[in-house]
Amino acid sequence: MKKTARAHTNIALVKYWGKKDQDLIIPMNSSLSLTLDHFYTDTTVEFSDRFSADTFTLNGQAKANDQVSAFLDLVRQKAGINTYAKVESINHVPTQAGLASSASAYAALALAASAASGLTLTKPELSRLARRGSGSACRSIYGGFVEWQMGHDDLTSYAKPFQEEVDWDICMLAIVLNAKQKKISSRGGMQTVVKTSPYYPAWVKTCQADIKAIKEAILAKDFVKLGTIAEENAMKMHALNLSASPHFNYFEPETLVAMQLVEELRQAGVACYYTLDAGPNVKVLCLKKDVTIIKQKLATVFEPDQLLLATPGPGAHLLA
Ligand code: 2P0
Repeated sequence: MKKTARAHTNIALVKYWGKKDQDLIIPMNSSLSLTLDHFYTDTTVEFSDRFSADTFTLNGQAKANDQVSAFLDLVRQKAGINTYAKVESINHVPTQAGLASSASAYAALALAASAASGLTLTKPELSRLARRGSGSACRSIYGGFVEWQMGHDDLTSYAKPFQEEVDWDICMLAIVLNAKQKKISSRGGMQTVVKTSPYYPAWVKTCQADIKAIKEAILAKDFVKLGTIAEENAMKMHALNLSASPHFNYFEPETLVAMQLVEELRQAGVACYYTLDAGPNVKVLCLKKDVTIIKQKLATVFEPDQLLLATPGPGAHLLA
């Protein structure tokens, strides 16, 4: 009744931003992501009669575990067991990097907990389970380019691999700007947007077109098209936040500096594009051959240890 799983984080190129069901985490639009090699979570789950409560440690420190316990309840219910669990997670995602650690966290927990409970889930079932922990986690079940098909209920909303083996040299350079806690949680922010942004219907409609176009770009290995769609999609998401009531944003002054540097590189002929999530850090999509020149440019403003490089990574898997 003890298993360890590893799951990598993912970065959405067409973003998930809004739910039609808060409890089941059914999104308003489909999304498409790239799983990354460098950033991952290892989680060990043990169910045992010896335990008198669920316990959870993150990087060796005991944590409040309401959300984790609620998630374990889902697993216990499916497996027909009622024993408590010990959950130990080690995060290899720099916590300050603004790289969604909830995605790798819940994907690893879903796999370790389901396996430790004796369940044998198919990948779609595992993706659906991970989704209940955190929406973006359903995509981290797979490696490479992954689509979360929104579906319309618990059975139909899960991720599917679009291109698991990425055989071109696409990569992502994360610029770590800020270690502060984010001002507005993803969960709260996206809900405010769904309720109040006058542009929300346009977001849902254009995301459908963005998914279709970015899949074509991936298949054609058309990096310029892929980067353009990803950057525009990210800016549309942030425009929703600016148009909500009350309005909010995730930008820091340095966010805009980083975006401008990427635009200057592009004007100089280097193909690179930015994307931003629910935080101030900027992630630069580029090709491996351009990493050196991009780093040189960014190093005029940022320190070398603020620049973290990642390439496509694998899906969630059991380690022991
Ligand atoms: C994404 N983000 O597609 C989007 C883009 C952030 C910006 O998914 O409420 O932690 O747990 O389902 O998955 C972050 O939100 O939110 C996220 P919940 P989650 O990656």
